[in-house]
Amino acid sequence: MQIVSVEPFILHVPVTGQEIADSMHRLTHWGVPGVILHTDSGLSGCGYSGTHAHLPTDRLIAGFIAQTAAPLLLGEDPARIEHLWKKIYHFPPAQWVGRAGITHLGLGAIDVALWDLRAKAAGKPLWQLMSAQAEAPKLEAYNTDGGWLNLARETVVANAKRFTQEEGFRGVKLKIGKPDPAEDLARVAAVRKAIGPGVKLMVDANGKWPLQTALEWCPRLRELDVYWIEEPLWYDDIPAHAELAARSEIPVALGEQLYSFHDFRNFIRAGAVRFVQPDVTRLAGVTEWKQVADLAAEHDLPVAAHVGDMMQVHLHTSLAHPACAILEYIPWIRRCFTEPATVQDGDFVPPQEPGAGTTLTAEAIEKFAQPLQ
Ligand code: 0YR
Ligand code: MG
Repeated sequence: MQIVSVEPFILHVPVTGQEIADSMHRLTHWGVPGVILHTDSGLSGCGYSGTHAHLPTDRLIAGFIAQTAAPLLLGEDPARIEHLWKKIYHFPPAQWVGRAGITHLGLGAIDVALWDLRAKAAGKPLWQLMSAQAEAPKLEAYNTDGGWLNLARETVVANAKRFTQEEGFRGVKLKIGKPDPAEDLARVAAVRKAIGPGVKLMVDANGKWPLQTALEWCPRLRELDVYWIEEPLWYDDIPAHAELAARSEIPVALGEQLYSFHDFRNFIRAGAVRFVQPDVTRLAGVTEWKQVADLAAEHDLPVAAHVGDMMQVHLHTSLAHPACAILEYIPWIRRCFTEPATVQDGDFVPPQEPGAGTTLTAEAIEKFAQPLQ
């Protein structure tokens, strides 16, 4: 098989409600810059990244794919994923400006498209190809899409009740990082009271807190039986995370802002993370995601992927990996795919279509595609 053309795209898909916020970001659309790789066999593979739908920035990712990576891919055999990954990652002019950020997000989209092709060529859903098991294990879903920081306390409470008491979810995540942490605590307490014990309740500060704030408030969150605190501190600050882990009981989750296997290894070696959250759209694709998940497993750390792809790919990689028992649920773009990621009775339904779950519908492209220039 040979790659005969490389077709970048950008979709902007509206989020639930008008606008969502966490402690660092506000957005109205999820950005989906990606690529379709066409082959001479007639099969094509699709991969994409996840962004905050800022068109000039998404065009940098699509531009990297079209102008830097495409010439390295044309004529190549898409089955040689590791070779192609290294060819692009180590392409000297790209490596000089890259290794993280835009170039890495572009490589991630390409890598996912290559895995999609590999699974399609094998006629299997990716999770089956990766796990070599016919039976899917259970994969629990927790819902993030009701706990945004810009929602009123009553709304957050009502959403958490609906998810857990009517829709079957056994876990919910709440954003924290209000100017006064006492307000965060009151929101978490109200949700805990509404959902009762026995339901997983996670909180996510998206990197906002100074170490002192975390040291002061984590014990009080722990009293509310918070399952993990996610990104309590600035993303890159390994010593601060290590100190928090040493001085607090609460498990720390992180990874959605880490770009490489080496970043994860540094955190893991420092004892600075408990729930490891690799993301195929931030790391460069399934290839690097699996390296991180394997590393976490070697250290007996659970993996709970962050879903920059909004579940489609991570549903496959998580079902295939023994370190994964739980996955985030945010339904913003699921309607764009031929086989949308689906939750039933609180667990994800194993996908059946061959591929990585990334095949877009014609309607989605028509409705949400943005001009590339
Ligand atoms: C906005 N999930 C997250 C939203 C999410 C963000 O960027 O998508 O809160 O990436 O932290 O755990
Ligand atoms: Mg997060």
